[in-house]
Amino acid sequence: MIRLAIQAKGRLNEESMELLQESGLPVETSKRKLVARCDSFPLEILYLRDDDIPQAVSMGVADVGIVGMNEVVERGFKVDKVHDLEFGKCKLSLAIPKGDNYTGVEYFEGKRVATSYPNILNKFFKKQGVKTEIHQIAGSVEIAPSVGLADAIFDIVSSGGTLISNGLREVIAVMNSQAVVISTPNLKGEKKDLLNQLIVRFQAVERSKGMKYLLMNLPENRLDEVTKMLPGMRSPTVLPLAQEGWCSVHVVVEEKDLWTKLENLKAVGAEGILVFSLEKMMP
Ligand code: PRT
Ligand code: ZN
Repeated sequence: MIRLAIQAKGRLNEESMELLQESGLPVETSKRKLVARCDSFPLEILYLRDDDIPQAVSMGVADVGIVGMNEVVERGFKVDKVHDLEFGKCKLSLAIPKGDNYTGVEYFEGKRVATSYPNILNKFFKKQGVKTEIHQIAGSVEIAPSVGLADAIFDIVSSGGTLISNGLREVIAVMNSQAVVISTPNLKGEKKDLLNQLIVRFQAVERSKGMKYLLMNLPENRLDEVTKMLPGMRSPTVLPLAQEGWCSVHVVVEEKDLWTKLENLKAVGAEGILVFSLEKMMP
């Protein structure tokens, strides 16, 4: 049995649940209990606030956790980072009132900076040799300058919309973050094996994202051109067709530029091109 801590509610909850679902690990979502079981795998889910996940995993209350790297770094508990996930991407940035003249990091000398991430910020300013007053506040950091609580802020930025609507502008991106899988240090035995199995499933789901499966009929003498155009996983699968001189080509391609690829395939004589969604990809 392995116990995985995920965010109970908030930005990472939905995508964590979706990842589990797509990995064949459905868990109860309706009655949000603290703990839920997965019927198809020896997995237990612990629903926590994201702030508490690094400590829970560090202490072994949960064996594994899905949480933002920002929380892992800020909390400083000893955990192993075992996998980067493809969601929860954001930056931790310093932002100042947009009308202020910004000359460089020395702008912050003697200033009051509001943040929910005092440890990361403290370390950053120390390294830069800049002395500031860090004000730790729990939420709505972005309004601190307009209400006179601080001169600047250090907070999570993703689209930048929150900064703009609060009359602020980003001046230094201090760290990038995304959701990560962490584990209790030196997990061993059955738990380590189960963790490895979870990661293989997560990777299979991630690999299939943004990929499409193409199937087409093609004159055999155009095969070389298509192989060059679409390298696929190793090389395309080619099957003979009943009609002489023709074959059926199957290949996995990246979804980006899909329309250009389809046009190019048509141009070299491909017919009856079918495009399928991919669910999982195991190497
Ligand atoms: O209740 P709990 O303590 O569990 O949740 P929380 O309120 O502390 O965290 P939550 O759900 O807001 O965020 C969880 C995690 O999502 C964060 O720790 C990050 O790792 C990640 N993440 C990714 C974000 C964002 N993007 C994000 N944009 N977390 C917060 N924001 C907020 C940010 O604080 C700011 O207010 O969104 C605003 C900025 O967004 P933009 O798009 O306007 O720039
Ligand atoms: Zn939180």
